Amino acid sequence: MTRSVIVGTAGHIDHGKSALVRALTGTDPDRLKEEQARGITIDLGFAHQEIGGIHFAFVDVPGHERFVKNMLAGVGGIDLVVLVVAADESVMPQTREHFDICRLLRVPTGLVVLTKSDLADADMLELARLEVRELVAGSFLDGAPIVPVSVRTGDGLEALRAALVDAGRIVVPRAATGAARLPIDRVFSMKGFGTVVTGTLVSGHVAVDDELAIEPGGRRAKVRGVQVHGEKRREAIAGERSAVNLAGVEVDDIARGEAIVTAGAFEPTRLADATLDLLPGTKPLKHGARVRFHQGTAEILGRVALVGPLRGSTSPAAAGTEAPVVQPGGRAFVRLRLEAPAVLARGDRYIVRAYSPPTTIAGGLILDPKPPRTAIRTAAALERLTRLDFDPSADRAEADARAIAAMLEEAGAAGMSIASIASRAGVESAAAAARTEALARGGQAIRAGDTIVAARVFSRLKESIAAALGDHHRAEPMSDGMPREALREQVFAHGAPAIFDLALAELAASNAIVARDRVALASHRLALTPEEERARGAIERAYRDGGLKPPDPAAIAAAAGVPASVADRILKLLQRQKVLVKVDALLFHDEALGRLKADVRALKDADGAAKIDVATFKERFGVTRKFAIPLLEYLDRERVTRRMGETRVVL
Ligand SMILES: Nc1nc2c(ncn2[C@@H]2O[C@H](COP(=O)(O)OP(=O)(O)OP(=O)(O)O)[C@@H](O)[C@H]2O)c(=O)[nH]1
Ligand SMILES: [Mg+2]
Repeated sequence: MTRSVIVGTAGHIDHGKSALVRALTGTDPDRLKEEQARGITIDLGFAHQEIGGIHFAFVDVPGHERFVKNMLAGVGGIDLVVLVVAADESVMPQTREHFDICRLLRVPTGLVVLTKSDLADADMLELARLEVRELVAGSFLDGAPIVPVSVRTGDGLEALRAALVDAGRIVVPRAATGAARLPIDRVFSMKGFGTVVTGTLVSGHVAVDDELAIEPGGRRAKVRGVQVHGEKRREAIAGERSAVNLAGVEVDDIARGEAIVTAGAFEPTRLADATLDLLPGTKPLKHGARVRFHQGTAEILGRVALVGPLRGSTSPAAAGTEAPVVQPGGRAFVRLRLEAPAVLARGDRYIVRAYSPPTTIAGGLILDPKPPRTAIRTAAALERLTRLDFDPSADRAEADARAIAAMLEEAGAAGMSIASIASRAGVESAAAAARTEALARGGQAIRAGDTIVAARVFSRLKESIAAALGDHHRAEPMSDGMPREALREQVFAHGAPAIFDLALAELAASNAIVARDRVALASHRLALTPEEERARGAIERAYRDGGLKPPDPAAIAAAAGVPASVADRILKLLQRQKVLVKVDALLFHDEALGRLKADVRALKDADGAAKIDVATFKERFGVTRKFAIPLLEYLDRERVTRRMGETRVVL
């Protein structure tokens, strides 16, 4: 398949961006009437052309300072930037601003075109070249080709095509695996088709018949058709500019800034922790400043709260200082508080513009799209973000494992699922599972079912189980343990039950506890007082002697001279120990019931197909109706007999 590269233009107004796209593709990207009338670009324009075996999709942006927000909606998914500088005007304010944006967004590669070369003499060209070199020195465009071009004469166009192909060859394809995510840059209705959205698919793939979600908002839509470069396709893959025909949504219900995504893969958020690079030449950025946040194709108002300086940063934005600020050129960890939800993933780049006047002032990297709502102006918060920080261009495995470990610790007893780790850590589920597996092997995480918790949470849980049981045994020496559920409520109320069960299983395996319906320390011995011991003996004897017609509990207690409260505790203990068994409201000694079952079964051996009715039962076992009925029903439940009308068959 032909490889696909998305090229964005950038540069000052009227420097010839649209004319250049038209010269390369034959398509005028200025499609609006107003654009054609005024001769300027207002909104994004699109065109595509195969050059040298590579499919180039062009996103043409407006240069006007008032339309930088539209430029930002287009620049998000580009692989390569063509920075356009008119040779006769050289570097101008939006040349710088667009270039800053590309740098902050880490556009991977690009080249510079000196347009209108026919209007500049050799000296002017040389001057423009020098100013461009100065602008891009030390950046991703340092050393990139600077190609003079005239669309009027056609000079330089061949050299530009060759430079584009060279640059396009080294573009690294995006991961087509993982969750689909397409930030929407255009929505329109097509006769006979309905709603169509366009955008750059930044990850995953989108195929006909897929059920996707439109976020924020979680609306569902079905993919009716897909087009890439004007051609019908079965699916679009990451890195392709795509037009997606959606069923189930009206044009008015979708807007630029929203995204179509794999349902459930992204949780829209109003809070995100991030790094922030403040551009040199801006004003210092104050804690709590109101800004315009741009990510994908969205622009959202919000505030920037400063957590603290990045390690190695010269910016004195230390936590706890009087009036925290980031100095121009400085870097900081920040918490972004957005006024509307955004679709964000760890690893996303974003841009911040001042609220007013709206100029680009900063950009950064999302570290955590779902941070806990904890205090941020603390050393612990700074430490946490230092652990979450990473270099997305380097191998992420180690940084992701570190971040997942930090997230698991924060998740505490609730733990996280592989799916939530994947979405919060910004990795595919296979990678999330692999990282988690590695943490488990390294003793940092514990997995039970689909829940993963930090190893520290798990060992603390085991400690608190032991401590709670110790307390329980001290407070109630006669109790033979805590009911499982009561124990869980006490030590792990908000925790995942699977993790609790695993902790009990491990403690039991190491012989620290005995866990059945009730959980006890293995070392626990029932400690009865001599009086209780005597009462226990008397009560048990009374039930054993009573057989199938024991006296009622009050009479037993009175006969044995045991106070009612003690008798009550002893009766409960004997039931837990299964010495006494409750049958409806009556208590019997386990031995008496065992004998009864054997006797009834024996009837069958005696005369083959044995039947027994209430009257014979009463007579045979010498009991009144009060005992006979519950006992017969007990035998039914125990599958010793089966009721057939008025009689019972021995099974
Ligand atoms: N002589 C000459 N004129 C050019 C050249 N390229 C563009 N122009 C003219 O410059 C003007 C602006 O060109 P556009 O392509 O609209 O500029 P732009 O950068 O897209 O402008 P915005 O999108 O509004 O920022 C038009 O009148 C073009 O005809 C060139 O190489 N030579
Ligand atoms: Mg234009």
